[in-house]
Amino acid sequence: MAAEETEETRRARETREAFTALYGTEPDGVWAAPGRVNLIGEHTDYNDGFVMPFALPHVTIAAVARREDGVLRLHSADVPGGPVELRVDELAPGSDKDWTAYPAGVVWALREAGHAVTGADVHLTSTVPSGAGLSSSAALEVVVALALNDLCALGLKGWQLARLCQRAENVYVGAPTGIMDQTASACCEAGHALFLDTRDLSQRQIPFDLAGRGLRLLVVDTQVKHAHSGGEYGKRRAGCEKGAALLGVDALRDVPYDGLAAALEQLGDEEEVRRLVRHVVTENQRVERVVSLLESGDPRAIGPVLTEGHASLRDDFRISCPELDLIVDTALSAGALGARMTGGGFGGSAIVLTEEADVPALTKAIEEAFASAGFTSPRVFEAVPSAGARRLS
Ligand code: GAF
Repeated sequence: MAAEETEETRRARETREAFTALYGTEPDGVWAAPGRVNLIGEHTDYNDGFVMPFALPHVTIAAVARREDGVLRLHSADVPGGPVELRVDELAPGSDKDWTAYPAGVVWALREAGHAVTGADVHLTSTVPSGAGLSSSAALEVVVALALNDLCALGLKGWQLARLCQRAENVYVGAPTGIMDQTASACCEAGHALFLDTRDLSQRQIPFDLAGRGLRLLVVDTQVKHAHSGGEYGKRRAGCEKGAALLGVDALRDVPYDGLAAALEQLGDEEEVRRLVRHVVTENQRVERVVSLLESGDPRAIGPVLTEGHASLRDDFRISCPELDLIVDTALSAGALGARMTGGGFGGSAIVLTEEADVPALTKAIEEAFASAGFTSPRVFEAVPSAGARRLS
């Protein structure tokens, strides 16, 4: 008897079939790259600091065929209309304000780095919620980068693809983001969180099996959309860079936790910079605490560290919003072990660490709190640490 089709195999087959219906030929292959949740380590990546994301089961899938004639055709099942057709030798940073800037930017970054990418036909589908702080952009970039890496035999490793995708996002799209999301999508492993040092991209896979310990991690999507090409993300980044310059260090990563008081003193009346510096320095230390708690087999104990992280993002970094704060406050009152916003902020999603038995009551409490506040109903789902980018067929 034929083996039953898994959901992943079915989606790969459907994406392949849709490609064929669209372009009239078979794709050369099908690839997937996931969105991510960041467990801890927020706004530390562009400060050369520590982060700890894990991959979601939600993926962007790309069916891709290589072309030799300089033409790049891009199509997404989520966008009405036919493929967008571009020429690889005409790709220019800043020229595209649409979703196609992400995959086109990856082709531009690969070519600019000297890799022979001579065109492609691409068809995409995705289950990564967009604008939810779960890295739909990185999933889109990484899946295209991985496909081209395979098809053009470039031999690049996950972290190298991540760097090129970040360059596409920073330079081609114009969003001044760090390296966390692309590395998470490219390098995470199922059942693990990725402890990443963003200074040199050294990594450690930390076993993160909450279900095996009777725990759950919920993602609560506020449905408040955010975008990093907007000014607030860039302002925080510029403020951190100002802090590093005033303190005479290359990056805020270089301010040790036990040197924080002296650094704040040195910053004098630069109140805003002081708050940003305090967040980054304490957040790096929180990542290290979470790593050591997980490695010592005490996952429940990370809850208060996550909650501390939220307070720091809300009060010092000032990137939370009423919906995110309501999730955190409601979850904690309803017995959660810890909760925090995740991702870039100004909307997007929060995470809630909870005992498995408390999931229904917590979900209900959050939904009711949103209804009473008159907010759009949130989307709640369980996050299972899943695999990073891979070829499906
Ligand atoms: C966004 C960015 F893309 C990341 O690089 C990171 O800075 C994050 O916000 C905040 O931790 O997801």
